[in-house]
Amino acid sequence: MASIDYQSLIPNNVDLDNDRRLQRALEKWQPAFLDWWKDMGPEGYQAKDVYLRTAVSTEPGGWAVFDHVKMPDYRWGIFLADREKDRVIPGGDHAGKPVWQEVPGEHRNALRRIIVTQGDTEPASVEQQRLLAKTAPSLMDMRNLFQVNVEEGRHLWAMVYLLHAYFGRDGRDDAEELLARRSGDEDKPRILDAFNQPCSDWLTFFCFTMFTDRDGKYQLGALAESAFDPLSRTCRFMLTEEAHHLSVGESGIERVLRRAAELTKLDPNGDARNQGGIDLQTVQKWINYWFSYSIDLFGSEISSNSADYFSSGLKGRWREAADHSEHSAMNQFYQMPVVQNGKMGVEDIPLRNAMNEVLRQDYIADCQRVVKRWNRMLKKQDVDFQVSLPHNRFFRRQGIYAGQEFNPQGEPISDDEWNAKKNEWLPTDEDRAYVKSLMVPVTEPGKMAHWIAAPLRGINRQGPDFEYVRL
Ligand code: BYC
Ligand code: FE
Ligand code: FE
Repeated sequence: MASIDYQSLIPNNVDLDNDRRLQRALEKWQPAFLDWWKDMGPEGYQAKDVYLRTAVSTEPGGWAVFDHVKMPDYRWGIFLADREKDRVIPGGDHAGKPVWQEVPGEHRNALRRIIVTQGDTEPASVEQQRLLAKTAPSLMDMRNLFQVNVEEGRHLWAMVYLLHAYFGRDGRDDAEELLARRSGDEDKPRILDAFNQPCSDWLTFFCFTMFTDRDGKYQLGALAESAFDPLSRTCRFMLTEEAHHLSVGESGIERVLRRAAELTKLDPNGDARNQGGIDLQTVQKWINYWFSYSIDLFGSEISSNSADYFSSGLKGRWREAADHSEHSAMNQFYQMPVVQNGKMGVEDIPLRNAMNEVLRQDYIADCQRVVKRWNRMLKKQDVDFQVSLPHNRFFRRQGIYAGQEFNPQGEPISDDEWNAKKNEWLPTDEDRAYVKSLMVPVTEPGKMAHWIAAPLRGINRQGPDFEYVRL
């Protein structure tokens, strides 16, 4: 089961050779995917050799090989984690019963919707990042960008496989539309807000992989707990790839902060911008912006959709099977902070209706752990600055806190106060223009742009001067 068939046109471990209809349908979608990749994938680098890892097995440890390949030759395939023997439904009304190998009719629409939403984010992120390579701060960063991009392409394959294999004609139509929507397009935008935001500088890329890819980690984690076993197995393998995306984000911001601290100390007035770098306050603004957009991705704090998904077993909580002992979430309540007459109060919400918030809080705790690590580094650098995450009510456009202004501490404020302060909290046009002005390409092996520190280690134990991309 774990070994992957690389002889087929579409590498897979789902025995595609023995399902001719499915194989033919996917082989029809494949050229459309490649056309999309050539149009919307990294611009200007399709013919270059890139040091990429490719999945060759689904065994933990030794699952990937590294080699120089041209991106259009990357072997995008369909890989599911091994089937777990006697797996039972982790949570909801059917907890403890055998998982489903087919889609129950009554959950077909909801499942399709979840899979389409998940699938839509993957190509969206590639579209958002398509011009970034032209201003990569180093060859290794460029390579990491491409690695993330090809794997997001594979994640699209993962969802398209499920649509083709389990949703018939509707699924095939959905798969076509996944290649037709475009990030930021007014007429046919991507589904979720964060995936229509421009990603035109590298500070944004690092924030995106730190915060937005981490939503991926938590959503995939919730779907790994699904009663629909093929979805669970697909997501479990996607999570293996996801870890690298998160480390690109975490270490990328760490390097920007480290360099900002060095340049702050170097400047007589403590102004890193005077030294041609990005200052710490600017990094904080980018964090405020992308953290807020990313927590919007969890949906509303109070949501009947989330209750339905949980009770029917389509989604679980983070590590539902491993970390929870009570799996029904019935007759329990979540104390939800709500705005009442302009002041904060608390309302008891049935736990099932609060599942989006439960997952969001797990996500926030994960982000906090990373912020702590950054702050330890800043302390060591001996600068008088600590990074923080804004409150989860700050700058929201989805959920119960949208439509009212809050400061980064989460206190409700007036529109006037918001307007007076927002430029201190969020990137201004001027900040964006300044950061953009620093985005000059550095393509000599081992060299770094001025605004970012060198990474602590290379990829797959390669040295700093390694030619990660042959230009
Ligand atoms: N933007 O009850 P509500 C990743 C919509 S990232 C726009 O609040 P629900 C990746 C919602 O669709 C992981 N619309 O929310 C990362 C609904 O619309 P309808 C992606 C939004 O349904 C980086 C309405 O508001 N995976 O993999 O409980 C690079 C009210 O719904 C937003 C998934 O999202 C928003 N932010 O939950 C590459 C998993 N938020 O029905 C990849 C699958 C909500 O009224 N998706 N809405 O038309 C889901 O489980 C759910 O759809 C959500 C929303 C958690 C997103
Ligand atoms: Fe992904
Ligand atoms: Fe990712």
